[in-house]
Amino acid sequence: MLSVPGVAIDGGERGLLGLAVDLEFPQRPYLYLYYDVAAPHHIRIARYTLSGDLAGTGSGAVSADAASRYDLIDDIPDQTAEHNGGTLRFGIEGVLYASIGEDGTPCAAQDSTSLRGVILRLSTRTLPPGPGSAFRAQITPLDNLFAAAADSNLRLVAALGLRNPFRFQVDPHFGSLVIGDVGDNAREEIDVLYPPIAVLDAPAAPPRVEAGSARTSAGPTSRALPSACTATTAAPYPAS
Ligand SMILES: [Ca+2]
Repeated sequence: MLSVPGVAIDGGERGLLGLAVDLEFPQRPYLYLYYDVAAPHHIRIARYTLSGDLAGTGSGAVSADAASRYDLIDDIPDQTAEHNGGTLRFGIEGVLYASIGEDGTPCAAQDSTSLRGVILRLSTRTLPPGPGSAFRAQITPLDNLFAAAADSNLRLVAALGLRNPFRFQVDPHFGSLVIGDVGDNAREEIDVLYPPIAVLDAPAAPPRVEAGSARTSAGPTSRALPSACTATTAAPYPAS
């Protein structure tokens, strides 16, 4: 159906991690992919244009040319092979949600501008057809919580403070996101994000807190937290 060159498959949690079909398919014949790029390592969210039997009245065969790639975001950090998030799903309000891990860098989840440890909320409806790449303003929904922020990365953020929200699902009736945030050794965490937006974790709490309790393991020494983000407050989450 589609061969995507340059996908990183060199171990860890890298690879083709997520995909979504446009809500208005086949009128908008778009496939959205979330994957790690090999060289240099980073994460890309890109749109590809499908062609073929889009109406499904014949063989049903559809395909996409790699040359149709249109980049929504092509600079998400991927410095370590782990914690890459990787779910793409459309919300019932028509925006595209993407989950991004903290890239094995815990403090990054507290940096709202780093594109790590966040759920992004992206607009796709007004992007032009064909190949290309988007400016941040073209993919920023005007009703995002931080749409007026000075930082163009923060404008895309719907939730922050996450560790590795590897998978989430959208409630088809209420539109809420149920997010599985992968924990370390003792606990997993499930968060619920009510659209359009909310901040899940207070900046002082993550990523030392999982499921309302302090982490029981500091993790590998190489990922020890600097003193600036060693908060261990076991505060309950405001959203559930
Ligand atoms: Ca990574």
